[in-house]
Amino acid sequence: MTTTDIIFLDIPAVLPVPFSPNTWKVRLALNYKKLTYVTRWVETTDIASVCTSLGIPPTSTLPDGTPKYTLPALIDNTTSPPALLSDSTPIIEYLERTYRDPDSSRALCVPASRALHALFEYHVAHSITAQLLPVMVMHMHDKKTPRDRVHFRKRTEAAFGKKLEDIELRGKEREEQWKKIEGAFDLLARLMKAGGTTGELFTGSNLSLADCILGGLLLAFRYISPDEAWIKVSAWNDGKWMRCMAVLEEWTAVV
Ligand SMILES: N[C@@H](CCC(=O)N[C@@H](CS)C(=O)NCC(=O)O)C(=O)O
Repeated sequence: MTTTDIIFLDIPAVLPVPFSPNTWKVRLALNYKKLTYVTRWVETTDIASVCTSLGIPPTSTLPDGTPKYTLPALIDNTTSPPALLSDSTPIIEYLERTYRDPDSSRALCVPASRALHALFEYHVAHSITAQLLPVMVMHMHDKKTPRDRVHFRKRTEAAFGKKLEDIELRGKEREEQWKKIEGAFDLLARLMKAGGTTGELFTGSNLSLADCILGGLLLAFRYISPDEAWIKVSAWNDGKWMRCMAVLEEWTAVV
């Protein structure tokens, strides 16, 4: 395999590392599987035009009926025709099918776990990810490239009908929102403990799709909001999420 066989499309930040939870989720999987790949950096502003020109499919439909393009996306040139993929979970399932580890205990997502993983993903999306904007919106804005900041402000303000600064909660309301998010992490920590999982990951010492989903989110906290979100999350559940991050570190190279 040469370095251009797998092209991974990710979103740049003003940091030396990316900060999207969804792209981190796939990057963790690529690194865990020790696949050789190159990153093509695409600003959010350009996702639709770049994906359209490359033939990468949209991941959903916008309210006005037009296709919505998102990253991560991946091009695998080792097949003929090349595989053109979008949507983080289907990308990871593709990598798992195509680059199967001979050691079955290292599987990220066996087909039989698909429904359980979908349920896990649904829970995380609703109880954590959907709760983040009111406490992260300005941190997110500030970590974007100057061009993407303009794009993000325009779209988010149009969707919410208010200024970004007014979406951000303050004072008591902000603390209540963080309490809600903490409750969702408490539940995960409690279930992991009750399940008797040894180590910090969901299924032991090997990575699973659930770890990629949660790990992407933890990395996003760490890079988007190191002074607030990451400080809070690392203190929750007796430091469980900081220890989890220390384990994930092995698969966080950005190439
Ligand atoms: N279902 C998609 C969602 C990906 C997604 O929402 N990506 C965001 C970045 S975290 C994105 O590309 N947004 C582009 C936009 O909103 O225009 C996945 O899991 O890959």
